[in-house]
Amino acid sequence: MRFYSNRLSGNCYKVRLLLDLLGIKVEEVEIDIFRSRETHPDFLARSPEGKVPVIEFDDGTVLAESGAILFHLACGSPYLPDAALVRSEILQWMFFEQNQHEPSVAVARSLQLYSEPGLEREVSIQAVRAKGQRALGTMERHLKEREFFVRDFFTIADIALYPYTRRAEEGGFSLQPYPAVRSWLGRVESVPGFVPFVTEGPVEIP
Ligand SMILES: N[C@@H](CCC(=O)N[C@@H](CS)C(=O)NCC(=O)O)C(=O)O
Repeated sequence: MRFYSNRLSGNCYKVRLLLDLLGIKVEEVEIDIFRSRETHPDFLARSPEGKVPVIEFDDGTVLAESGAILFHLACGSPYLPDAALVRSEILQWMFFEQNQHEPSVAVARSLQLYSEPGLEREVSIQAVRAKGQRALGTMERHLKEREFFVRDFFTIADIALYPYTRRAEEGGFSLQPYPAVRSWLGRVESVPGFVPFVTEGPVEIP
């Protein structure tokens, strides 16, 4: 199995964390997402949107979207129990992550870290600020009563919501008003086999 990935990407980290927890070995290919048009024509030809993460199976089947990849890889594991309603609750939080959380909390971080400083950047960050705060508030209310997002055990819903929440401060969001979210981050980091979201250090670009 081949895993097209980028070290800076929280969406890719989600997949990497699950692969590690499951002990699945893959060939990881680092994609330079800022220059993929010039540097990775083979990847672009295979990937539906030209975005990472993408998994390519040994028979050539390609699967994109972090949530779809998590769902597929977690089938049969404790991170995605079989019960239909539990699975649906997990999907509820994964859809929340993609619709409300990632487009605000992750986008603010990406703008802050990787776009040109200036008025345009500030306007774009301000445009997603309220949505991000609302998403963090939703998480806080839910986690006040619970250990994890679904049924008090660690699932792929927690994996989906973890990385960009962990790095929310890089996008200008304070986690101080969200103590239940901060406690949950610590519980995720205590899961046996947890590996941190590391973005520093040398990366080999093929
Ligand atoms: N909804 C997608 C988002 C994928 C995504 O936006 N990937 C970014 C890196 S985090 C990317 O590849 N950007 C390069 C581009 O947009 O060309 C997922 O969850 O996998």
